[in-house]
Amino acid sequence: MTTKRLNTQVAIIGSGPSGLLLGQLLAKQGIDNVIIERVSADYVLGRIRAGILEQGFVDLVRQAGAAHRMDQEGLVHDGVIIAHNNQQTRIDLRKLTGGKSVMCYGQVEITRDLMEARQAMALPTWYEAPVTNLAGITSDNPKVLFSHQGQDYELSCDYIAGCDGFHGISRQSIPAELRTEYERVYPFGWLGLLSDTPPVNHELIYCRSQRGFALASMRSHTRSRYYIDVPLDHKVEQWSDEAFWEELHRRLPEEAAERLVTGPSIEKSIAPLRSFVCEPLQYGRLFLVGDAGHIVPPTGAKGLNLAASDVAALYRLLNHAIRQNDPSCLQRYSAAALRRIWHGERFSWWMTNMLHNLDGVEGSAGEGADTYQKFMTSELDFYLNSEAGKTVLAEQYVGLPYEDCGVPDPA
Ligand code: FAS
Ligand code: PHB
Repeated sequence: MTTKRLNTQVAIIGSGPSGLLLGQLLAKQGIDNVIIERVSADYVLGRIRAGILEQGFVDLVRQAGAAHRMDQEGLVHDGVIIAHNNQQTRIDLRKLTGGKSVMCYGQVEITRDLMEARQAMALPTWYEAPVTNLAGITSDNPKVLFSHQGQDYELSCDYIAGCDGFHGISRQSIPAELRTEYERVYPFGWLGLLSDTPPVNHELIYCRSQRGFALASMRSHTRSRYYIDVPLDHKVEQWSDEAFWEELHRRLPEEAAERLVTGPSIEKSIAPLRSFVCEPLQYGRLFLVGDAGHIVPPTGAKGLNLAASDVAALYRLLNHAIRQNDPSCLQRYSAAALRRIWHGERFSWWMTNMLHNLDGVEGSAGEGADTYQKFMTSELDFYLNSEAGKTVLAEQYVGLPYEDCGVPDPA
């Protein structure tokens, strides 16, 4: 069968939040782009993931013209609570950061809004079309090879945005000898449950208890999202809804647990936790964006938000490179993106170590689990009882400023 040939300016692999947001922003500047996605749109929308958006992400979605429902239904949160052994401390984000806040709005909803915005502009998007190879990445005219309904296609382009997540093809297309990968795998996973029950609190509660970690989050005033940490060898099938609710009730601070409304789960899954960064994030005309280049444990609510700051950097540089015919600026992408990524990685690692009962995985030889846990509970106690400490927490939770890429923001 002959291969059908297509072309565009920017080929985007992956129809997750990274690919969809980048595609909208480029299209708004008149830059042609095609999104190629391995699975169906419904399958993408079936993934229950993040729930907290930094202001930078919210601003990008508005710039992309896809913010109508988010602005109507999103919940602005001015604070977040950290509970340690039944003691609750509110971090006043707005006061401690000079007026910043976060938006509580599910990743599924953002993805749906971006898909609808793309559809409204009739932009070319291929679903159930796995990319099988990238060719000519270091040439001026790279090619993305994919298949769809038994037909092979070759998409010629000027640039490739690898928005294909941790298990995608893009990162593997950078020669191994040119890649450095940094990784830390945590000895537990997060068991998450989604339920149509009213949230236990109007703001998020992150809990460290003797029994382990818990997080009380939400998607709306009538839909809650809860997490508890579980051993890595646990399977979601071994956790009944009742067992989950009972364990969550025992880990929440008593005052909140009394308000807990339980109900049937509409989704339940276990996510492994890892810190991961690939350096560099670019090779020839290929650029890694979001989970394709880095992963964080969700304890700092940074995964989706770091994907957004990658999109902001690549969008600005691609726009300048294409519209000013100055591709040299693109050499700045990896360094600009990585500086903010590493801040997000460190914050997520720090929050994970402070809020989970880790057994000395960070400790030096001979240092026992108890010693390490004593260090981390003391660290948590210090930060929750110091204005300077709470400010450090708040500034990072709302999101550090986006990096200046040395080109104007086309907003
Ligand atoms: P995504 O993984 O979302 O999207 C990549 C897309 O590329 C996928 O649709 C995939 O099908 C497609 N693809 C892969 N290979 C392809 C190929 N060869 N050809 C074509 N398409 C291909 N972040 C938070 O902030 N808070 C959380 O609570 C949180 N929970 C998470 C739970 C889980 C289980 C996971 C996996 C992640 C979680 N994250 C969380 C992080 C998550 O939200 C990511 O940061 C976010 O999905 C990143 O978006 P993308 O970079 O678009 O990658
Ligand atoms: C969520 O609502 O899914 C959520 C919120 C904050 C986190 C992680 C997950 O840190």
